[in-house]
Amino acid sequence: MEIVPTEWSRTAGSRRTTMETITTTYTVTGMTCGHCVAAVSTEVGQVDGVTAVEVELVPEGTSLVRVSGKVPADRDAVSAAVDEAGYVVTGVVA
Ligand SMILES: [Cu+2]
Repeated sequence: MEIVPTEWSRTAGSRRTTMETITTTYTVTGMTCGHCVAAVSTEVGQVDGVTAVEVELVPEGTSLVRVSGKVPADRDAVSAAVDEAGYVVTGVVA
């Protein structure tokens, strides 16, 4: 797994998983429990174009947040949503 700072990777890291869904995996720090997962899922789920949010929780470490939609979600909007929930996007997985 390679982690790339978000500001360097506007196009890297998004992958088309089906004909209709594009998933981008973000690395997020600060999440510790199911409440964190719920908060992030709720906030990111409200970003324009996002159809699914899947969180792989790594308590006290770097969690993975997979954001899916028919088009790639705006990365600044996803980062802002994660920030709103109280956590920090550190990069995307390329
Ligand atoms: Cu929590």
